[in-house]
Amino acid sequence: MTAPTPSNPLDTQAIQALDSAHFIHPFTDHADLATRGSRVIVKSEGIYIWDSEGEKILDAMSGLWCVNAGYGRKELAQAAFDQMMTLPFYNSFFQTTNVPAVKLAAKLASLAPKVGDRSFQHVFYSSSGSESNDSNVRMVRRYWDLLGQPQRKLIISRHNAYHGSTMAGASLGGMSGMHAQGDLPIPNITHIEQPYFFENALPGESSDEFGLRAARWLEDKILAVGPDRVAAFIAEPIQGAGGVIIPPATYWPEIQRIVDKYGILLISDEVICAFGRLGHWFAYEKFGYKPDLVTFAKAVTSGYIPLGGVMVGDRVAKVLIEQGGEFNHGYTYSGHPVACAVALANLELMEREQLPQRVKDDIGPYLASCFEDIASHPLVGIAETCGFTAGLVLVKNKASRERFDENLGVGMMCRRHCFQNGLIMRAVGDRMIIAPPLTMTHADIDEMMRLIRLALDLTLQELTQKGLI
Ligand code: PXG
Repeated sequence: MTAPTPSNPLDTQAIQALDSAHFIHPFTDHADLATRGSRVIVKSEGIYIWDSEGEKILDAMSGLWCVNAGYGRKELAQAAFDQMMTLPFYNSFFQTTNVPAVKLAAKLASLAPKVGDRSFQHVFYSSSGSESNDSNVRMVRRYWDLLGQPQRKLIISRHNAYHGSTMAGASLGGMSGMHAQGDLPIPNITHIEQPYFFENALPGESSDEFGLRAARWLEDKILAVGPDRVAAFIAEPIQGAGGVIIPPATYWPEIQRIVDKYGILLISDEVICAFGRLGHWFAYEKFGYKPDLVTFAKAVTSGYIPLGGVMVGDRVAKVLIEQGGEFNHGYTYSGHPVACAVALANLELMEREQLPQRVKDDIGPYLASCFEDIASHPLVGIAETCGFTAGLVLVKNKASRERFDENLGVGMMCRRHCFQNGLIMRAVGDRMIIAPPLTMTHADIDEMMRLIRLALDLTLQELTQKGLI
């Protein structure tokens, strides 16, 4: 589709009317949207998307943390086309398999680094991050049942974590708004506080001290509920949807010590963090911990087609395979040949262009230096990056770090200024976050930073005019 021009108009209002009449969007106030009308996204290339009015927008969120390889990659479309013409679908339930699913599983196993005595030789497929976390719950419970410890049912997660939107995914997640609407969490899931230094550190506490204290909330919880009841701990390496919450350096090593001490399984939910986002194929390598299960989705295909799954570490795979018999769990689309073919093409592309390495050595450090500069902006309380994702907090008073009243919706105000000036940036409360495509050049990053600064200036101007600062 070509971008709409005055000679090639797209009837935005007609599409908006149909949208509002028929399409219930995820995480959206439908009545509110009907009054405003959706922004209709029609086209993409590189790091840009275009709307139906012809506006060009720099997508600093990679779709929704997915499009790591950037838009318009012909190899991925070609891989889908070729596979659809060869074998568009066949199931893998009844002792059948397909070539792309097999090749992808082997590829993923080769990309997942061995840490200590843990290696990953097996993959379980789904079509999304949420489904993958449901599969994790099933596998964890089956594992402990097979080991004769069926009382180990409890999975510990964290407040403000995001693990998906299915019943189990939303329960594992720590979003209170989601729990409130769904009678969640389901039984045997409990939460500890997140390691958010900016918000939860004590006065005078160092980042390292806070990291240890935050990790020990896990041990406190294990002891409170009884260690023999605990099956697993699940966490994102850094919390994405929660606002790019980057734990202190001491956090993960201490978590590892605790899960080892009590023998509980560790699930690393890398739906956002894997495939180059943090400068590695898998993020557990960056932080040096040893998960038993690793959730993936999104960027495994750069978002071009839905695919998710779980890297199943040897500890769990051995028990499930050698003692388990039939595992009564799976999805129609587990190992979908087209999705797997696109994933293979995507991983090959990322390897060829060394995208994880670029993040680690080049564009990640460059983004970090740009965020050091933006930290001096009068509205910014803290600005931090990890690999090729970043967050900054909007504050009322830079010196005292006083926050805005959350009812003011300052993050949404800033997001509006971003949108109006051709930039997609996410607001999580008053934390503004980005996760751009890993294909960005330094010039692209400069342009993104110019737009971020403009949005901050306009937000400051609006707050000043309204007497809110
Ligand atoms: N785990 C993590 C860590 C995620 O970030 C999921 C699981 C669920 O994946 P699916 O494919 O089922 O959506 C996610 C998804 C946001 C946002 O606003 C983030 C996600 C989804 C929707 C919105 O940042 N992450």
